[in-house]
Amino acid sequence: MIIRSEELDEREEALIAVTRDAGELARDFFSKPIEVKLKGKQDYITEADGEVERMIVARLKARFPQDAFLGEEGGNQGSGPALWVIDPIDGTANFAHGIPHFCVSIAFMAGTELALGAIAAPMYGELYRARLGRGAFLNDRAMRVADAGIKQAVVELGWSSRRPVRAYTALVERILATGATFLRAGSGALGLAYVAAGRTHGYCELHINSWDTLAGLLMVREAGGWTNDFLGSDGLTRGNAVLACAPGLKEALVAATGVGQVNEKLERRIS
Ligand code: LIP
Repeated sequence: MIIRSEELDEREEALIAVTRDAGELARDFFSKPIEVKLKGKQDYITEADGEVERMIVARLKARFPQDAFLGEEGGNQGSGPALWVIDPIDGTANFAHGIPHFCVSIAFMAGTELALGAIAAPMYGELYRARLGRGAFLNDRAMRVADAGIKQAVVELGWSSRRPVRAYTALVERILATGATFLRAGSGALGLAYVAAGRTHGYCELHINSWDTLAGLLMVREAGGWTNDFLGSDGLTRGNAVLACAPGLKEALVAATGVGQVNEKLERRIS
């Protein structure tokens, strides 16, 4: 890894503190009337998204001035191998409608390695975190994915207007045809964290952004789960399809979703 273990220790400590505080700031905004806008079809932005992201970047930049940042709202800032990937409020549509299912999600990349991740769900009093090779935790308790037969499986299927409705409804049909059930809760980051915590057995979305997924993907892997190569084909800047699940369900879910198949690169070109 291009960053020494002590340097990663410092960043892990800073990450946990800033994620927790950003969660509290988001919670404060959630409790009062705020300005809400649409930046695309069913794609919301609130004044809280910008404020929370600015707080996170300012805190981390003060501590690690040489690091780079990629945020959902602020885009790219700086360059270099040490990169923070930030979603200030994941599940903004829920947040905008007063639905408490939202979170703050922050990941840290050391070169091409996904090294750290943290997610704060302030309305649930939950803080998720993971470090490459050191496991994944929810409120400091170790997380493990839960395996199940496909006919007992609960698979979350994320949706956005970035892919055709027909592709999503066909995905739902294929998942139901396996005997599994599905849900959609509106936050990709929390959806992945729930797989890591063993609450659900899989998460799939046909296109999602890196700031929504990276922290959750590291948590699933560190909790014993399997994920597709999300960062392949420039997923960091262009987004990608995502599939994460308990290892026993990989074959059935790769077949049903088409995500994670060897010709995934081909699939991207045609979508
Ligand atoms: C959301 C994701 C969700 C996806 C939405 C959106 P946001 O992120 O968490 O999985 O379906 O389209 O991308 O915009 O709330 O940060």
